[in-house]
Amino acid sequence: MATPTLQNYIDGRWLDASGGGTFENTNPATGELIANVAKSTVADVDRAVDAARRALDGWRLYPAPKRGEILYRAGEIMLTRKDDLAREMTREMGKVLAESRGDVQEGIDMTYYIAGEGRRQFGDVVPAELPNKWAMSMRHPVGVVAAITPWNFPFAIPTWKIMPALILGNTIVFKPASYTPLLAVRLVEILEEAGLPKGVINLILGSGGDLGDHIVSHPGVDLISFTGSSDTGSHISEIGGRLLKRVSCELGGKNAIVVLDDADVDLSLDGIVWSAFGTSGQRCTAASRVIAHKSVAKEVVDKLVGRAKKLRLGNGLEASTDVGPVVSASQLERVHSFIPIAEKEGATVAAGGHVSTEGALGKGFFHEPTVLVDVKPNMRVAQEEIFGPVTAVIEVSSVDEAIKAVNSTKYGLSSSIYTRNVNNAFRFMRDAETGIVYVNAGTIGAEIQLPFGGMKATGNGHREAGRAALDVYSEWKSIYVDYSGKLQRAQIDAAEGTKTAP
Ligand code: UN1
Repeated sequence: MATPTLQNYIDGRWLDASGGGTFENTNPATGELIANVAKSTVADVDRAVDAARRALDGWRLYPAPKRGEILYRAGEIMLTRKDDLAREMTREMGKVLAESRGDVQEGIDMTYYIAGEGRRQFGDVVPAELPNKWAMSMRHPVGVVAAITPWNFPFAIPTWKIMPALILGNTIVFKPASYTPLLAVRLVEILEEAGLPKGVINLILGSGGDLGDHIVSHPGVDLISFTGSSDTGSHISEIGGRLLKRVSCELGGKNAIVVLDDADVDLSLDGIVWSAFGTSGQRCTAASRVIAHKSVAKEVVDKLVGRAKKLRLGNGLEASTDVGPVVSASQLERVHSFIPIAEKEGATVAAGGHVSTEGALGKGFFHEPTVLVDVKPNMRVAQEEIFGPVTAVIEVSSVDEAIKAVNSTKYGLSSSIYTRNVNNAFRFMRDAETGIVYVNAGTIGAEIQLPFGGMKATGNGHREAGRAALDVYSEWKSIYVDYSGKLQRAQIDAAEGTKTAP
């Protein structure tokens, strides 16, 4: 079968990159070539932004409930293609099939949830302080949205940005990670089939760098919504800040699971293994720290090491695989570089620690599920995001010390506590400096109907998903209608028969 070519989508047309350049999309488990991909240039970005700008008025004025109907149709199509999309996702970025199905399902959930906002988008109607005067607020689209998305959730995360942007009447330039162009193409195909008018979404394939900078600084782009590394997020924010653009960033995490002395230890292990090694540790929400009370620490470590060693690495399409590859050679190198860093600082590798090259694994990018012990909260492996199947166990002597350790990194995305003591649970819920808190569950698996995002260096104050997503993609407009037929001065004039404050 001939290798397919993935194209850009600009103004309702599928197009090669101007200049005709391509790059390869390969399977991280096998090295197999999946597709040749349009390598876009800044000229393609200009065309995409221009198309999005031209489509803006038509889309903004298209009734929101009708916009919602297109989204519902897109959700239906996603549902019928769930299995195919999941298989393509596993081939493209490696996560095991059950998790790819989960990723697609999360996209479906988000699409349906946001479609309903076509008939809501509530504003406030409040009493005015003067007679015969009306006061209300409504949402207004921001304009052209650049959605810059990562490879680890190649379907769900684009829907977190694209669906709320669309329902509010914005148009889009979508730039997915260069490792996952196929799932991005599939999502745009679905929106096209569902009836989205031309120009409303435009897809630009290629890798970040110059292309990304051009998108972010483009005068025709009003809002940048980015998920990815903290370094890139701060670079984008710097450019966006200077140009007074709206910028919403979802960045790194260094999420922790606390296991207290009163916890159900076996239950906590299920949560730790799933959160640390699921998606090969490549979730922003992955548990890359385990903070265990000293009276249960040995039991936690022994059981965790036993479980980590049993996990089977392999191609995510095979039912026997527990943990797939990491996404690329450079990611594998980065993950593995933390092993000597850990050892140099005094930590010990209790399980894993190697790149796996045995048999067929040698063709892909596999790293053993790794457990580090003798870790102190200030070590690099306890502070920096690794984004791979590596977790670091830290011992503490009290709930206070545990909370202090949880909060001791610059990040603040997700945290979890295992305890049977309701007082400890509530203290943790109150004091953890993270945007997501779990009690007696791991750090991954957020549902789309609540806000998703983090405190501190994990973001810049915005949230995706839930009702909060609407705040990113709209401006508030407050409207006063004076139907008294005369000049009424707020804060100065009083209605007849009433008194103003002295
Ligand atoms: C991410 O890793 O950026 O909460 C998203 C979770 C998933 C989303 C993760 N629902 O783990």
